[in-house]
Amino acid sequence: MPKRANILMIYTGGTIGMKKTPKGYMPESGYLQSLMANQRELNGEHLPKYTVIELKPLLDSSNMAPSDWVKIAQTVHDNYADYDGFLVIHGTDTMAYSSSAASFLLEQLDKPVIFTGSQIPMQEFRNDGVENLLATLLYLQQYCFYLSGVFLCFAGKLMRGNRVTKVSAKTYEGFASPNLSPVGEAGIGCDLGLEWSLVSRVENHSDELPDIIARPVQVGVFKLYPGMTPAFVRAVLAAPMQGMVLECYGAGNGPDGNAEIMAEIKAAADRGVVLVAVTQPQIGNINLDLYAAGVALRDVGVVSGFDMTTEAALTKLYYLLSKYDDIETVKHQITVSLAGELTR
Ligand code: ASN
Repeated sequence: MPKRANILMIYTGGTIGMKKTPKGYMPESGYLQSLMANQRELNGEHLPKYTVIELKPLLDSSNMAPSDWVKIAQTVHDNYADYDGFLVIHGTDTMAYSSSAASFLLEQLDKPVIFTGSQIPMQEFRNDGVENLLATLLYLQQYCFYLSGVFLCFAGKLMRGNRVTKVSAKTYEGFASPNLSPVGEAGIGCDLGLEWSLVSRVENHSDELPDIIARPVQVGVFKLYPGMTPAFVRAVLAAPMQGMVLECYGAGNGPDGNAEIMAEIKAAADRGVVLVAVTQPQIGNINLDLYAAGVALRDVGVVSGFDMTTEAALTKLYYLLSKYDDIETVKHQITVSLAGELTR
């Protein structure tokens, strides 16, 4: 019998533990724990030992802010020595942002942190909460002594936390990992599969996590669209903005034929705003050398985000700008994989 793992469950809110109220579904303190206690599948020797703590207030994840990402990471940090792994129960709406942020805030993590949640509340029939919690707990039991980093487990798939994006508000397969295959898949057998080549441990891992540094910074996302005006671009990039994810077309292209728009982008880059290009299609890698429309963006100071998701690029900007004062360091670090978030 393998050693039984000791897991900390950090409950942040989300549909999984919500109750129906006259105002719509809302999380309620203690409710998820009472539902879990009555689920045969979620109790027994086949699972790790687990302790549940609630973050206050429990949130619909639409209300999550960067300070909540820090709170989640700090909770892992504060309890790091006492547990073998961590399970973060989270709403699906912004889970990909939180799991991406956690992967950076806990960059040197040498234990696994797995996020999960559900599309249907656990109080309802045909809910996916029991299944998602069960798969996550089983992954932690089977691999927590060998696995490190932040992951998201949903509909049987284990994916890197900074590679995921929410793709469905309608089906059980709520998340995809468009530019990196899932690292594991729970089939019908007892053993849960894991693709070891995709979960290589980070080099700078640590038994003791360094303090979490997070100062509030101003970052945003801006999707390029046909018809955008120079005034719009100026307003979006205006001070006090420090960093912006530009969701570009295709391989990283923009309207290079519009001199006024290009001048606004250049002015922002010259002021020190860090501009990171990601691609609007979910699948693909930025290449600012391919088209004249991409070279022009590179020439005015836009940095390639390679195949990062918008969620990873935004939270990485947040992390780097709150950690470093030097803009050139931030720009360089954007292009380097810190926690498996990009492939060049
Ligand atoms: N609105 C919910 C949340 O993100 C959606 C969910 O969890 N399925 O908290």
